[in-house]
Amino acid sequence: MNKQTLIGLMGLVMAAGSAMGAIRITEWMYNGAGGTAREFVEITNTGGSAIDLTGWSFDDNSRTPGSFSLSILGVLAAGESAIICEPTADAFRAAWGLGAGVKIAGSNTNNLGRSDEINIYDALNNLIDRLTYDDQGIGGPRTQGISGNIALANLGANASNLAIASFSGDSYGSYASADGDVGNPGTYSDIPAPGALALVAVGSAIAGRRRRA
Ligand SMILES: [Ca+2]
Ligand SMILES: [Ca+2]
Ligand SMILES: [Ca+2]
Repeated sequence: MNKQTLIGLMGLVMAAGSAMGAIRITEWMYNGAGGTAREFVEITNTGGSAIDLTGWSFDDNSRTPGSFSLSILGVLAAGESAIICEPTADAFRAAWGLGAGVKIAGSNTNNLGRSDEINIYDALNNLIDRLTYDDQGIGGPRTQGISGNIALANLGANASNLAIASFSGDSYGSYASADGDVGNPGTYSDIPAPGALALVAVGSAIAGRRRRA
């Protein structure tokens, strides 16, 4: 492959990625089992290229961009998930047995109640995704000690009534934490894992170049 072909390939991959890039709320648990302070929100890069979360932020139903910075999460690869949580990042990582590679923004104090809202803003304070939930009013699972998952078809639709409660051994890879909470923070099985997506993008770009050659 010559240099010009390589530059063309990179352009194709980047163009495809920017059109598809999308951070989505994929899982949440508003309390730990018994009402304890172990809540978390998972976001996933469901697009085809990396997204830099520098300047991005989270808020609950006070809907204020900048309330809790997500800059510490850095760059999320295609298919990669990251966590916003109430415990410290270290405590959350230990309780769920997560590796050092899972990105966690811990010690969030904009805390979630039984009826609340999750808002994700980008660096320009644009609302990127929202999940309004209330198991007693809207329906859907009560995510206390058991997380809720947003299926692929419902990503970005703000449809908490269609969320799927986790159970150990489910298709999302759920398991019980050391504290007895059940969920699957750090992974989202409805789309390919990081690496797989990038390979698909490069593979199709190479195929496209070969057809034209
Ligand atoms: Ca809470
Ligand atoms: Ca709140
Ligand atoms: Ca998950």
